[in-house]
Amino acid sequence: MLTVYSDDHHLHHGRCELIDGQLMPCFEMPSRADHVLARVQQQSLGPVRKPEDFGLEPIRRVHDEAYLDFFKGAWDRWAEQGRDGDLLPFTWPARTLRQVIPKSLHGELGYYSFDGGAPITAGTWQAAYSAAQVALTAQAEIQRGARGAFALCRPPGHHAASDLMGGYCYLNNAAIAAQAFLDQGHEKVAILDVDYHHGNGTQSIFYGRSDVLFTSIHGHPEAEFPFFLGYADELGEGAGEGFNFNYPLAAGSAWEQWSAALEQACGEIERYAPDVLVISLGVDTFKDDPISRFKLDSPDYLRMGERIARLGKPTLFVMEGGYAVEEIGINAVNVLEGFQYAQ
Ligand code: SP5
Ligand code: ZN
Repeated sequence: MLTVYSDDHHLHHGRCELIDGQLMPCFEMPSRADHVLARVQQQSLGPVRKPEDFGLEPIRRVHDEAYLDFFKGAWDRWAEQGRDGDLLPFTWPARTLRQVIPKSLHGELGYYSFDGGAPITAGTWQAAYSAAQVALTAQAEIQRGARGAFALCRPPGHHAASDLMGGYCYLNNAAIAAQAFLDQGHEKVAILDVDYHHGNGTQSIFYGRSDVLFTSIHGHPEAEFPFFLGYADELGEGAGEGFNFNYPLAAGSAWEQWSAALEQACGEIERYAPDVLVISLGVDTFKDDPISRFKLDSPDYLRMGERIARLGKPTLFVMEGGYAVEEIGINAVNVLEGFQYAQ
């Protein structure tokens, strides 16, 4: 299977995040993607190619124009103020406050973000833009008839909504690829999000639509980030009612509980009968992940790939989270190998 990868992800390297009351080095770091690439090569998964440049248009199909303008220009505004640390928001338009777009950099940043976990650095726009092109290039490979393709995206995307960054995410790579499938003639795309965290951005982008089925297995938002979306009673709205399925699981869940949820998600995907499948591939479900609390072990990821293969659909894998850096390559590539070598 083809892997699409861009070195541009190195341009994004946040310094620190606030976690457990302490400023810690960012868990979402460049070595994550380096380890996945090394494992792809070590296992001879298939060719590795750089992305083509499809421009901004396919990104605009998912993201708000003013959001993109803001994100693209934010670092230069920050630098003009003489700053060289990470640009991070600190005030958000929560309940009782107005949803206005202020004029100052920090006002706008609060408006266009939902947490303080997505630092903007000098190279963040370029890295995120290239990650979207990585997803689009792998999408094009499926469009040309491939059975599977791997978009080794970094930074990840599934927490990013149309006009919101957060949760280490800026541009929603999986949603951009799903929309590209539709724009290139497909009628139904299913997304299966297996990252430990609910894909709130992806859900929100497609919540009112029936041309994208969104399914997600994740840590219960009563207890886990992103807390404010990802509950089982979120089933879609309007034309999208019945096209959104969340499977929140308790902390400590292992393959037994996780795979039972996967069976349910696969059942919905089979009923939907999509033309193509997009997997938001986070491996922060791993037992030793430093910020997550599921108990999947490395061989479980082979089973995950095999089950996804049994859906029998052309499948685009898009890299999301996973912070046990030493094992992220083994676990992500196990999913791809389980898929690739399944009958
Ligand atoms: C793409 C992705 O996986 N984003 C995840 C963003 C999570 N950010 C908040 C993490 C809070 C973790 N708190 C648990 C600390 C354990 N010591
Ligand atoms: Zn995650």
